[in-house]
Amino acid sequence: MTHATGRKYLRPGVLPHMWCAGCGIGTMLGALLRAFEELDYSRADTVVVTGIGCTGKLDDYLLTNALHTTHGRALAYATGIKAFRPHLNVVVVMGDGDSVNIGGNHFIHACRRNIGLTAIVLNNFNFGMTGGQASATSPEWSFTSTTSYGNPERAFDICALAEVAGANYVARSTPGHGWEMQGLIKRALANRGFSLVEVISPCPTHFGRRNDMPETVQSLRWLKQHAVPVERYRGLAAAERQGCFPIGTLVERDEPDFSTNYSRVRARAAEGRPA
Ligand SMILES: Cc1ncc(C[n+]2csc(CCOP(=O)(O)OP(=O)(O)O)c2C)c(N)n1
Repeated sequence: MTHATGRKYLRPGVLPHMWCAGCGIGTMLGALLRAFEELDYSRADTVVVTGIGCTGKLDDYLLTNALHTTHGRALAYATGIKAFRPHLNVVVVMGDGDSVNIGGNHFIHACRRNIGLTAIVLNNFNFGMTGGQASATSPEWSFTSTTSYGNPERAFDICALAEVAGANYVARSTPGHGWEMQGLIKRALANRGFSLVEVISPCPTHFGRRNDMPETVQSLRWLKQHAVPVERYRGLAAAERQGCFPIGTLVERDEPDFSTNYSRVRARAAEGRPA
């Protein structure tokens, strides 16, 4: 990130950040702020809403408007902000626990409503801050602090969930693809409906050390080996897709967003003509 970007959006004196070596949250923060800069977002018109957890600490670093909310409820707060101040750029940054475990219901309905929020989900495959417990995105048979003999449950595909629930824009990236991530976040911010960017970044402290990736370099190597650009992924046979995941823009649509539809409701109400 350039000094100018840092000066514009980062609170003075906050670096070095608190996240563990090998964690992708810092890379994601850098990509987010560079995307803000490229879109010339003002601090006054930008609101970053977070939940609870390591990822939820991100708002501590920002000079934009920021709201640190309760676990699993960041999307509910952000929905309120966007519904009543539609001109604001509202970004919601959550962990996998925040977004699709405790916050799963809010997530589905934010997608369904297609409200113009940009959600960035840092999927580190576990509840990081509380000690690496299994979450709904821990891969099947992976080891976590609560699944010492392997996780017997299947994992959510967050992007597939967002797609079927109605999100306008869905993308996936990793900290091993920082520049691409910045471009995807920019496209997500530019979309008028609900946008999701999932960042797959195995928690080095809890997940990595239990799953043969104790060092940053191993985690990055794993990401490089398993993340496949979506154009290439679509051409792979089912057997070749095993263990891999597509990255890039997975869904891009221009369905009407909540604020556009709600402005019609307001116009009808002003004219006094209920259905
Ligand atoms: C309602 C509620 N339940 C549980 C907690 C305890 N808690 C704090 S952080 C956390 C884990 C967060 O995991 P995730 O959202 O995946 O974020 P990460 O720390 O992995 O970035 C939990 C369960 C809480 N603060 N509030």
